[in-house]
Amino acid sequence: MSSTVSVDSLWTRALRVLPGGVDSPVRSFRSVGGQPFFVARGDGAYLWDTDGRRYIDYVLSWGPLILGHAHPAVVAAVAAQLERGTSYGAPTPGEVELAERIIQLMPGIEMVRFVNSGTEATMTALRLARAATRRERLVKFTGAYHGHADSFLVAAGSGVATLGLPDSPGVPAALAALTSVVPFNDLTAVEDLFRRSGDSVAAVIVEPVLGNAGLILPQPGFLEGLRRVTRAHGSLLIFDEVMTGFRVAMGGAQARYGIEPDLTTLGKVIGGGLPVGAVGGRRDLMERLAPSGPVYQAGTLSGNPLAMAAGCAQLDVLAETNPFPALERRAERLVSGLVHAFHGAGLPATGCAVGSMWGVYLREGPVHNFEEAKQSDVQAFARFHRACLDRGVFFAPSPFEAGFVATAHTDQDIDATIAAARAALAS
Ligand code: HOZ
Repeated sequence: MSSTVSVDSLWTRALRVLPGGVDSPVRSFRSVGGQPFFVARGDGAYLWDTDGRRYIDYVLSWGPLILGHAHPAVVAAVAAQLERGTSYGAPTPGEVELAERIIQLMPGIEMVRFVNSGTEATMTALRLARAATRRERLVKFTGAYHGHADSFLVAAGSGVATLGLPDSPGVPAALAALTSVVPFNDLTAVEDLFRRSGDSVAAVIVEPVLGNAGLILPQPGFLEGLRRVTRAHGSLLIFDEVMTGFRVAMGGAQARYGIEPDLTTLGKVIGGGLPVGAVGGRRDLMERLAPSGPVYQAGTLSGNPLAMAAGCAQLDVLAETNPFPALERRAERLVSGLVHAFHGAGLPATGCAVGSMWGVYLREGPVHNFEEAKQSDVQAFARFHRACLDRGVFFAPSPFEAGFVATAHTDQDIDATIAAARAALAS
């Protein structure tokens, strides 16, 4: 595979052989216009495309790379495992070691099942919740994204929101009807729903910080309220921490906000950039999974040794260095610089950061839910995105995705980004 082929010719070829030219919809740049670049390599905070252009990267593989690209500790761990083989379909020490680290760090997790993606993790968590409660209804929040399994593709965020799709054809109506949707941060709506039909609710699934509709923080009392209501009605609370796990704090959102969910889904950071997902939670629930219990779930590449090695290495660096306060300061500085740049250009803007996640909306005032997020000026965002790309800054090609910072970003990178944003807005 060559890394010197021009972006234009690769895009033409990609469109011929990959639907939309990509393997995941938001990568296509559909909502921001233009065509995506093709990556030749990544190092630290930077990506280089196949035409040799460098970008300061705030996508970071959509979250996994909290240490940046090709961190030496992760590369060494993967290389050492590579020498010993790539997959065995049999237990390896790495699975036990990564599970032990996660259990030690995440308050709500007593056992872990590794899978290959966040989608598999949420599918498994929902099946467990339905089996444990003998109920079928799922409650989710508008604009939240929990992967692309049928039950979750209802009023979903991420690529679904980015492309303005209603929901997906191919999802059986009967299954979608079992998913109830309420606005994020609206505890009253959740309480009303539970008053009406709480006895049928197997689980409430929530991104504790909504990261697939831009970035929306939980209002004080919201997560506590979800914990209280679900407990009172015998339903389970699932924290989808695929994004927030080891990103908003070492122990994820559950440690940061002090709420113990019944089940947690993980991905991204725990695989150090290799394909991984996990579901974890209370022992009595997790032991319902086959072969301990009857709830079936399986996978040829689950607990893949390369992913386990990368995940252990990345978590070890995080545990040794505790970069979260510094990451949050850097993310806050970036957000405040960008918001000032927009204001300076006469555009409305607001934003926030938590841990290493951040988001900016092109509208005034705080954003509490997806309805408010959608009031962001998406046309202006698209122009801004393109102009920043031209100046060597890669933001997520969607107004409805969180941004990330890595330990590899320096204050100089943040300053250069803000300067590029100002220049982009001046143009
Ligand atoms: N749904 C992912 C972000 N929230 C997108 C992943 C990708 O396109 O790689």
